[in-house]
Formats: sequence, C-alpha cells, structure tokens
Amino acid sequence: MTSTTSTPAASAGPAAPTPGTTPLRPLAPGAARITGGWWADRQRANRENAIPTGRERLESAGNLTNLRIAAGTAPEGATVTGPIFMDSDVYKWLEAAAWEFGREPSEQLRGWIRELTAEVAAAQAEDGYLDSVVQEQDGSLGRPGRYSDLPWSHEMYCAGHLFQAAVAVSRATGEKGLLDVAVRLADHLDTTFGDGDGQRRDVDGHPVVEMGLVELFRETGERRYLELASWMVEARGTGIIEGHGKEPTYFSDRVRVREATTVEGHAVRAVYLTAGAADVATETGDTELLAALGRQFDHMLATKTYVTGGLGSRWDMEAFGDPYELPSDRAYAETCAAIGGIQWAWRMLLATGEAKYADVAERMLHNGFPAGVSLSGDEYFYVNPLQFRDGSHANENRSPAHGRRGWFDCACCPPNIMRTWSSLDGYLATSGSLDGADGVQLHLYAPSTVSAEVGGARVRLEVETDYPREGSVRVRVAEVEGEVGEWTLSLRVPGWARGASLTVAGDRHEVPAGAYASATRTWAAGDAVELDLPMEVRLSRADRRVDDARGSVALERGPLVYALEQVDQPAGVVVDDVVVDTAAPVTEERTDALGGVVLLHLRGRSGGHEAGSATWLPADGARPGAGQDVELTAVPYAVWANRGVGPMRVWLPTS
Ligand code: FUB
Ligand code: ZN
Repeated sequence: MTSTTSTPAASAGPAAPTPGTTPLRPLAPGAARITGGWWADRQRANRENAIPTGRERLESAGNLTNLRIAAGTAPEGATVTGPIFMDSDVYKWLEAAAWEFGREPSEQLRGWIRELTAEVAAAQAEDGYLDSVVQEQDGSLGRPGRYSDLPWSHEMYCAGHLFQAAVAVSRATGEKGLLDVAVRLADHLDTTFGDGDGQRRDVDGHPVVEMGLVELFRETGERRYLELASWMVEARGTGIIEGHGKEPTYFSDRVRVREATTVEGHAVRAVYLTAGAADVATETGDTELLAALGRQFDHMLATKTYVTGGLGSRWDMEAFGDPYELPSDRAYAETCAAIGGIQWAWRMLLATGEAKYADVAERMLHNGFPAGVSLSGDEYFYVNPLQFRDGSHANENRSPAHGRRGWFDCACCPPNIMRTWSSLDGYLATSGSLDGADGVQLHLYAPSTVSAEVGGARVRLEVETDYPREGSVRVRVAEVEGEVGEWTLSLRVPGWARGASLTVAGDRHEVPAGAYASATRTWAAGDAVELDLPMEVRLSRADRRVDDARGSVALERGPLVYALEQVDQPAGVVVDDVVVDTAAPVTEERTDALGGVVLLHLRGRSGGHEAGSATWLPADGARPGAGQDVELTAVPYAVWANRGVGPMRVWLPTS
C-alpha cells in the first residue's frame, strides 16, 4: 500500500519530545555516507589537505608545545604561546581526524589520533584538571591560575571541545584513551561546580561545555554530566558572570535561556549555548525550554540571519547586531558562528522534526559555512562579508582583504571547519518517528548511501543526484534485511522549492515546499522514489528594514546563494557600481571551473555615473548616468575568493 503525506511547514510550536528521546534519531556513525558530488569533493580536500596541514600547524603554532610544557616533557626554555584557548584547536582537530577515520579508516589517522591522545593525557593534572595554558600560568599572563578568570579563561570551553573529541574518537575508532581523559576532567568539573556544599557557583564565559557534557552523558550513560550541563544552562542569564568588564549581553548572561526571546551578544557564544540548551531540553524532555529555543531561533532567522546563513553581523565584539542590522560590507559572520548555527538547527530538527530547521542548516552548509574555506580545503576566511569593496585593505589579521589564510593567531575557525566536513554525513538522514510515522527521513541531498534500522529491520537506501547542481533526487531501496511491514520514507522539500514533485511507483504528484513529503508502503529492494526540485533561478529581496540591501535582489538557485565577483565581469565593469535588470532573463552555464558550478549570466548596467565632488548628489538634479548595458556573471557565494580576493557582492541593486 502506498500513501503520501506531508508535514506542515509551520506549526504552533516545537513538538514535545518524549523524555530522554527525540522524535528523530541520528543514525549510527558511518551509517550514512556521502559517496560523490560536490560535498564529497570538499570532504576529500579536507581529508587530504586540511587535516594533514592542520596537524603540522598544531606543532608550528605551539599548541602541542603548550601541552608538553604542562606534561613536563617540553625542551628546557620552551614557553607557552598563543591565545588562552589553544588546547581547543587540538581537540577540534582530534574530533575531525576521528570522524574522518570513521568515514574511512587509515593507519596514518589512527597514528595521529594516538599520538595526540598521549600528548593530551600526559598534560592532565592528577586531579583531572586540564588546561595547558592555565596550568603554566605564573602571573605572566595576568592570571594567577585555575578558574581565577572564568569569564575569559576558556577552561570549560576547552573542556567542552575535549569532550566532543573524546566521544568522536570513542565512537569512530573504539579506542577509549581520550574518553578516559575526558571523564576525569568531567568528574573534576562536576565536583567543583554547582550549588552543593563547597562547590562554586560559576560558569565559563564561553559556552560549548554544555554540548560536550551532554555528548559525554550519551556516550558513558553517566547522568551527572547531563545534570551539570542542565545546571549550567539554568545558571546562565542570572548575571552569574561577574567582573569581566563587559555588559552581560556579551556572554548571553542578561536573561535566562528559557526566558530569552532572541539571541544576542557574542555570536559563537550565543549559538553554542542554545545548541547545548537544545541538547539538555531534548534529553530531559523539557518542552518549555525547547519552546523558548524555538522562539529564539525564529527571531534569529527573521531578524539576524544573513541570506547566506551567516550569523553575527558586528565586528565589534564578534556579536549579533540589533534586529535587521545586517550590513553586507562590514558583515562579520564568523565561520564558527555558521557552524554553531548548523549545530543548533540540527538539534532543533531532531527534537521537533520541523523542516524549517533543516532548511536553515542547508542554507548555512551550502553558503555561509563553505565560504569560510577554499576549494583546496586548507585556506580560510574567519570573517565572511557579503560585499567586498574595490580599494579595500586589510586592517587586521582577520580581514578578508588578506585573502584566504592558512591559519590565524586565533585559529578557532580552521579546525572547526575540518570537524564539520568530516561529520557532515551524519546530517543527511535520521530514523524515528515523523508525525507519528516510523521510518527514515532524508534531510540533505548528496549522492550517498543510508543505512538505518526500521522496526527491527535494516534498510539500505541509495541516493543518486547531482544536487545542488541539479534538482532531481532519486532514492532507491537497495536492501531490506529482516521482517518489517509498512514504513515511511520522508524527503525534505526545501522551503524555496515551490512546485516540487514526488514520484512513487510511477505516480507523480506535487508536494508542498517547506515540509517533508512522505510515502508509506511495504518497501522492497528495488523500489524507488524520485523527488524533483525546481532549480529555476530565484530573485530574493531583503526585508526593507535591512537598509543595506534595500532596493536590491539576491540571486538564488536551489540551495545556493550567488555573488558577482569582479574577476568574471567584462572589462570596465566595476562590481561596486553595477545595477541589474531584473526583467531580463537569467541564463545558466554549467562549467568545470571552481569545482564544477553552474554560472549565472544576467543583464545589468555599469558605469556612466557623473564624477562628483562628494558621495552624494542633489536628489532632483544630476543623476548617475544610465551606463552601458553589460552581461554580468555570478558564481555561488560559497566559491568566491578562490581566484584571489577582489570586489564581490551578494545583494545586487536594481536601480
Ligand atoms: O573565544 C574563542 C573563539 O575565538 C570564539 O568562539 C571566536 O569567536 C573567537 O573569538
Ligand atoms: Zn572561529
């Protein structure tokens, strides 16, 4: 029997998870595998270039020396270097290497993981404490020691990344050495912090330990870790972080997470906190907290998210701006903030089954996130503006005007990118119950295989597609092992995909956008469904309160946001100065360049403006001239600055 249904695009609020479970379950590590296409190419570059080079950077930048100093094995005279959170780069790299090992084991990766695990373990103090920089503080860094400067010391931030790495190593390699280190540190934190006698009521200035603790709870079954994470989420927003010289807003400490209506302050801090809170809400069945997070997510999406999925518009304090404060040229949009946004969206998707969360994750995964890394995988942007102007010069380390860089003094983004690529397969699909129907749900599309448990049976799916270049996604049931009756296969229809259709057993029907299209039947090997997503170019406009983009359009095709790069335009055209003709047709050209993208060609005008003595002109007087008609070429924003850095813009003025 076959029936098709779809879930509504929007609902009154997030669905309530059963305590301790989620409606959608992530698949076991390795159960989903990207086998080809655009993302596979990015993953290959990550494995072959970024991870090996990252291993060298940890040596040359001093991260490993710091650990050796703490372990007492560094050469005489070696000194601690780098930012206070240097250990976190090692942990993020370890996490990346572990997931990568899980994707495809290699003796080299195993060797590196063991080596670094040994370095980390050797640095750990007797009582479980671990932070190589703080362990060596002798007053020279202005901090006298452990937990003396929690707003800034990042001790628990490093711990959180260690926990995530340890869980990845345990799951992907089966080796428990790093997990043992993590457990000792988590036990130490658990005895030190809390409301109990002799405990300290304090939290770290930079969240992430919450997500790490919940992961550690899931891996070990030790409930104290979940309780500590929950305590930290509840303590925040009560002005608990004192003596830091900033407004509590910066630390997301102005209002409690369950009362907040938006995200604010330092963007990475804010979204790591909400992602961790979503984990807590999911595991404890706290529907009130989950609903509060849903409201914050909606507000972020409606007022503080760039069309690229970038988050955190202000350079000042790397922070979220006010609602609609989304400048293009001065956009900060740190790569780590997009990564945190993906992690939050994923957790909300698991807890609620609402397609909008997968839509946002996809927007980030195809635009704001990959823009942070070169096609070669090993050159990075920290900051991801939507416009880069002619005549721009770097004024500091993170400036995109430097072009992509191999590493940064503050190297949070590069290893964060590595772990995201190497864990990407895990975001493709889930199993569990969507709208009461048990089965498998596909959220992101790439050539892939997906293996999942349904009703005690094991099913294997093969996904064939050239997405995001093309909109056809064919899902074939390759194997059904064991007895199972009817189950439901659900495919996300992105919010932009109006007019999409699903063909099941030769029967084609239109399916609503922004929802899951589902087919329920007793599936057998060889059965297939085909989702057709319309890939016509779309012109989007910004809410008019986004002053910077007023009167402009953005070009989108499928999940990709496009940009004009100077290098593609005819001689004489200055990207800063173009106007596009929205009435003229946009044509597509498939090319092998830039990793194999679809270029867009459109009509526009450039030049002809009257040289003035100022940047303004009389409104009723001389107007900029009409300029020359020109053909403009746009590339996916994700691949900009792979041919050097030059003028670029996403929002295109129409007049
Ligand atoms: O503080 C650690 C990391 O450094 C943050 O997550 C980034 O925003 C950068 O400030
Ligand atoms: Zn970063």
